[in-house]
Amino acid sequence: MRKPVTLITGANGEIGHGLIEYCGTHGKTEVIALDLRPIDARLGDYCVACIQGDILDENLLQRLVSEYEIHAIYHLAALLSTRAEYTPDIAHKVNVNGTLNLLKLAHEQARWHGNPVKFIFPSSIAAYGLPDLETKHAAGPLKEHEWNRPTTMYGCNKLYCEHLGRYFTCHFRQLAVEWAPSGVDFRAIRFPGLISAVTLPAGGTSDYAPEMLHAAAKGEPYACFVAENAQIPFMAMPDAIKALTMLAEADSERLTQRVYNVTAFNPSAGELREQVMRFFPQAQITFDPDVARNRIVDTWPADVDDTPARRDWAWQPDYDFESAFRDYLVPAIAEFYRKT
Ligand code: AKB
Repeated sequence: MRKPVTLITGANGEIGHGLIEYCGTHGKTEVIALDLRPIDARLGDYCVACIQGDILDENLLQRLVSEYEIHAIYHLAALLSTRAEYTPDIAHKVNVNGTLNLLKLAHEQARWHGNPVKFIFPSSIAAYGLPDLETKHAAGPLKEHEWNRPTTMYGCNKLYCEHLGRYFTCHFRQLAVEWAPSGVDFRAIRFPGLISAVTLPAGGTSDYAPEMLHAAAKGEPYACFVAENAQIPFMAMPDAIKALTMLAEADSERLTQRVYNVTAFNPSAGELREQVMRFFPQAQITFDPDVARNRIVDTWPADVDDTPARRDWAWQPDYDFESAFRDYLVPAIAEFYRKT
């Protein structure tokens, strides 16, 4: 008998850590963690299997489905925006072909066991692209359908995969004589920049916020790679996990769209510095903008409108700018660096 499981790809990444802990503790099915690198030992306790492998390896995916009955997939594996600009070809393979492989796997699984397979996909504010700062600040909080003109490979990949997911769920094989739904129940969240107390991101362009905080906690100087006035939305990691699991558990009848914005606070880089300095007054934070990375941040919205998520599945963040630092980031980061 194959066991019903939830598959989490990109398990070692920032979101993977918190999500695996949550699903391993509260989830209805057991968890399989998949990552290109050996799975972090901290995650082993929450998983029925930890698999090191590549989402581009179709043989590996076939082996997985021969052993497990997959009912939900959180597909987190991706190359983030800065890294993707250095290796756009590889980014396209991982971010797009990898997602397509998993959508096909979800469809195949749904056909085998006869139940829908939930496919939960973290998209990003990188799916937006604003042409200049004047337009960015005049636009106000963006709705999901506005300014979908990404300027990065990562943003293009995320936007396209949102469409692919919607295609699989609503229109897959629409010309078949006897049409049947694919069984893939695709749901995506457009995340803002994320800040975790226990992991550091790698290869993103919103990384200046977590890097600034972690450097301060370690007593190291930090030169921020965007200017003081750079502004995008952010969220504390526990809220990101909450958003993913709330959307996964939401009643499908209530969902009016497949892709939802979520947000919590949207400080400028200068305001982030001030906030970090309040808790770490000795921190040495300077600004040394990298023109090209700053330009990417400038194309991302200053704020997003998450009204549909609030209306359809009662989304609201637990942490605002004050409480994220006071109640989560600062205490948890102190604890983290005490232990490591
Ligand atoms: C990145 O910076 O690439 C990501 C994102 C905004 O999706 N953190």
